[in-house]
Formats: sequence, structure tokens, C-alpha cells
Amino acid sequence: MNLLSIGGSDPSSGAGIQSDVKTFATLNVYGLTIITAITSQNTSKFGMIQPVSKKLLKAQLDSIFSDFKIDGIKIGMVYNAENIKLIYDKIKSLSVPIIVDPVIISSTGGKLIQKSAIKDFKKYLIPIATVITPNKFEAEFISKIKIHSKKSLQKVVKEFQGMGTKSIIITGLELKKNIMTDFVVTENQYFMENKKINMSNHGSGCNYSASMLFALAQDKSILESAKFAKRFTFDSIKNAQKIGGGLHITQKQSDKLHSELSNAINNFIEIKNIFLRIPECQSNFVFSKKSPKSITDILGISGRIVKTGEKVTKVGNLEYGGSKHVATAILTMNKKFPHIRSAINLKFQKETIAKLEKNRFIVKNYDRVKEPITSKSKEGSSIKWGITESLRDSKEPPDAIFHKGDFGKEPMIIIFGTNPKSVIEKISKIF
Ligand code: PXL
Repeated sequence: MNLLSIGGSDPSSGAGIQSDVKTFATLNVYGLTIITAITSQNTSKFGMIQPVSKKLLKAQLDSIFSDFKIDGIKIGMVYNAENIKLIYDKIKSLSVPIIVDPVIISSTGGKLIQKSAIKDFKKYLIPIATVITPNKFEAEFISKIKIHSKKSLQKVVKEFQGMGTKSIIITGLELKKNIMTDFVVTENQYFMENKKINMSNHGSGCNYSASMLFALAQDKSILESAKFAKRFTFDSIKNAQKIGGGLHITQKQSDKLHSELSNAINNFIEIKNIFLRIPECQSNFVFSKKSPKSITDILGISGRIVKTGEKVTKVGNLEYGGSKHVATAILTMNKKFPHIRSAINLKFQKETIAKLEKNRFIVKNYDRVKEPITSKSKEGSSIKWGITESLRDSKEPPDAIFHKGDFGKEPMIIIFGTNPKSVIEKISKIF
């Protein structure tokens, strides 16, 4: 997935396009950038701004759009009217999600848009946005209405809707003491609350809009995307670092589980003739946090590892709660053997069992036919029952557990390991 950030350069990398590149990398997608202006600033002081020429902006737009498939666009700082119009012309007819984050003033006081350009910002960029994400100050500034009650908030919404906005999210409202509320307006209205973190920071607005774009580009609804962005931003602020002498710079820690599992999936797909080992119901590959409480603590693929002919591909994204069946297997295994945190399901083949045994792997099995009717009738409980049954006498964790199916149920092998790499190592030994 390729996401494009159009905005200003912030040499402190706390905000602007540098911050967005970090956000996209943390989320394991590819970030492209088009620079509209260069600023000089650090964590305590804002210096100068120079917008890029229309010619250079056009050249950047042409070079990016002529080469890459773009899955979503975020527009941040655009300093002047001519650059606003140029961006509008280039992207107005695209059918990808567009987030417009109205950037007016920096956390260190720099004015990031020319006064004379506000009119064109409203006229051109706001109407083409899938969603706009002003904070309280920006919403007040653009609508020229002070927000001091829910009633004035509705006036602001009306004002934005008059500009042609489809959806609006106003972030950082403190409607109750020490509670930060985001006001999400789509066809319906929602208030999303969380505890305030008392720290002035540099970067949270950019974290919000860039992570929101990621979620929208994955076809999540505006409301789901807003939840995702709120969580992402909360984590970024909690993890903010004092890198320079002034404000803390926000940054979400990258998820180590994510990159380990992602690498292992790529390695798995590249194993020669691996399509022969993918079951009819396809494969999932999971990696659990330590001490998982439910499948929402387990990273899996929201789709599957799918074979089409001889080709094997990953369909969907890595998400906590992305797998149900393989995740349930690891959840059950992990209760007895807490260091086992990763697993993949493969097609049942006698040949595979023989190879596992020849390599002295510990292989267990269960018979689904023997599953008590009380368990069978409960959706999703067969795997839990089967794994528990297989581990009954185990002193050591098995490397693989299989069953030979039941009426209408495909036989299956699950390979287990301490992490995705160890699962791949086991598979590489047998195939
Ligand atoms: O946070 C908004 C923002 C966006 N873009 C640039 C910035 C800032 C804030 O400082 O400098 C370039």
C-alpha cells in the first residue's frame, strides 16, 4: 500500500511530512511525499517558511502520479493560494480517500498558511476531502465560531457542511475536565472520549491524520478509522520523547510483533512449492503478545494466506484479532506452554506427518469425532477442545498438532513455535 503525504517539511521531524513518513513506516505501508513548503523550526522555536514554486510543486506531483499507484492522500500544510489550486487540479478527480488536515499554526507559534490563502483553502481543498480533521483551534479559526458548548459545536458543523465537507472530525475538545473528546460527524455524530495526557507536544495532529488515512485506505469506515487514529495518537503522545530542548516529539513505537510476523509471512510465501501445503480453507499465521487474554491479543491476517493455482499470496492485513481459528489454537497452547506464541495451519497430508516425525518433532493429534456434543454445538469451541485434548499428557510443547477431520470438516495440521521465525524454521526442515 502506498500513501501520499502532501505538506510542509519540518526539519525537527516532529510534524509535517517527516512525521508522516515515520507514521507510515510504523504502520508498515510505503510513504510518499510532496513538499509544499520548507520551514525552519525546532522543538522550541519556529523560524522561517518558504513555499516551493508552482513549477517545482507541479514537477513533484507529476513525478509521483506518473509512477505510483496511490491508495490514499493526506494534505497538511499548504502555504499559499497558487499551490492550493495546483494540488486541487491534480487530485480533484481521484477516487482514493483524501484527508485534509487544516494546518494553521504550529505548536511553537509559526503561521503555516498565508491569510490570503484561507479563502481558497475553504473553496478548493475542503470540498474534495473525504474527511477533514481540524483540532479545536483550527475549527474555530476556519469557521470563525468559538466553541464553548455543544450548541456552538453544531454551528461549527453547519458552517463546515456549508463549505461542502462530507465528514468532519474535530479533535482535542475538552468538554469535560481532563477528558479529551474527538467529535466525529459523518451521517451520524459521535463523541469519542479518552483521558487527557498532560504534556504539550509536537506532532500529535499529524499522527492523527496520517494514521486515520491508513485506516481509511484499508476500507475501514470513518468511525472505525477515527477510533484507530485516536488510539494511535494516544499511544504516540504517551511515548513522546524529549529529543530537543523544548517540546516532546510524539512517536508511536513500532510494533515488533508486526514486523517479525510480516517477515515470516514473506519467507513462508517464498518456500518452493508451498502452494501444495495450503489447505482448502486457506492458511493463517499468528503471533501472540505475551500472556494473551483473548484473540484480540493475537496478531493475525485479517484475510488469509491464499493459493490461486500455484501462486500463494497474503490477502488482507495484519491485525490483532485478525485470526479466529489459529489464534484460538495458540491461545489454548499458550495457557499450558506460555513461551509458545506463534502458529500456522497447513493442509493435512500423511507425508507431512511422516516428515515431522522423521525430523524428531513432537507431533500430537486429536480425533474430532470424539468431541462431546456440548462442545461441538458451540461455535468455535472445537479447536479449544482439540488442543486441550492433545496436550492432556504433554510435558513438553508439541511442534505440531493435527486432526483428520470430521463430517464436513477439513483435516488440518497446525505448526507451533516460540515466534514466527521458529515456525518457519520447522517448516523449512520438512519441505
Ligand atoms: O502540526 C502541524 C504541522 C504540519 N506541517 C508542518 C508543521 C506543523 C507544525 O509545526 O511544521 C510543516
